[in-house]
Amino acid sequence: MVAREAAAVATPAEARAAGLDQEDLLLIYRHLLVTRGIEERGHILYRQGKIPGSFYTGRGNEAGAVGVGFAMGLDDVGCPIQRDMGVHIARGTEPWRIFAQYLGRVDGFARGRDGNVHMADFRLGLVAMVSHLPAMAPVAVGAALAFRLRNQPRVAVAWSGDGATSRGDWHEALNFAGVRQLPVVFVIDNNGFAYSTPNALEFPSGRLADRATGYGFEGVVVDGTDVLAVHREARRAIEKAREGGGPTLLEIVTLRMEGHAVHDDAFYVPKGLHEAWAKRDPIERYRAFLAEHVPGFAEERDDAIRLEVKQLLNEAVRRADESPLPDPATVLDGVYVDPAELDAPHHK
Ligand SMILES: Cc1ncc(C[n+]2csc(CCOP(=O)(O)OP(=O)(O)O)c2C)c(N)n1
Repeated sequence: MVAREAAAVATPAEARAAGLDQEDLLLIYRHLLVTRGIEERGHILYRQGKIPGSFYTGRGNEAGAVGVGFAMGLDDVGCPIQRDMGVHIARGTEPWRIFAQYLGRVDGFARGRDGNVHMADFRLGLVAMVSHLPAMAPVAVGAALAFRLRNQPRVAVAWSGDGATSRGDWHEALNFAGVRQLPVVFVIDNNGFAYSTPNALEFPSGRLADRATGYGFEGVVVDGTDVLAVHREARRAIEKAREGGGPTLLEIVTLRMEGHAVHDDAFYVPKGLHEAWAKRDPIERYRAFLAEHVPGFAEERDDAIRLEVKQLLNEAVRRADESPLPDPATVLDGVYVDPAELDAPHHK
């Protein structure tokens, strides 16, 4: 292996060295619970026939997503994918709007017009994904190039799955970013499977992070069940990019604890693997860390945070359900631009 393998974060002192105080540690826990809670409730709404289309979850990937999202700066930009609900939560997305998106309502990010997974709150520096994977990697590189040209101290973060790294556009994105040493961090959520294809049939190199060397920058492998290690490595990579140190490739080794989407029972996953993953649940791991290191957590804080999250999500579902479906008469709104509104020089 050429890539660096990140060490675990085992103590609050190590977390502090990565910039996290005790309140941050508890906030990260809350983000993990909100992330999982939203997807669990979404799954129920789907089974009730209330969510049109399909439904994707990132169960097992919460620490990978929250860890990176929490490390981003306010003005940074990210292009998360279908496993990264935690990025939306860590950046402050309002849960009720996510439920409105799931339910196809006007208060969803796509205003009830697009697949429920194509979502992001643009005001929070997030760009919604399209289904073509990893089409957002070149978009993030474009954002990084713009930051460079404008001399802005901002960083772009591009997510993709392991399967998506076999596509040409992923390699083109890394090559261009490496040539120009752009302020971009590439994150791979390596959950072991591209739909039903296991890693061993996807790529011949030992680790995907090793590929970074070929593009002239560093690759790091991180245990995606360790939210604090993910955060520390993401923060390092992001700040390095901000200071002109160029891109980093973070391979987050994570778990896909459910099928590709809710229609998939994942029959192809080897027997016993789901049970083994359940024992490595990233949220349980973090809960054990907090119980050991944060005074009063196991006795009262844990219950209080869980109750607060439950109430928040109850209220979020209720509020989303009040949001109307889009008026069919407006279906063409936002599809075609009015030429009079165009002010780009090449349109004049
Ligand atoms: C260009 C393209 N080809 C095929 C698909 C269909 N597709 C959707 S998800 C998926 C598997 C992606 O696997 P991976 O990148 O590992 O991400 P994961 O779903 O495991 O998070 C495929 C093949 C697609 N969305 N885009």
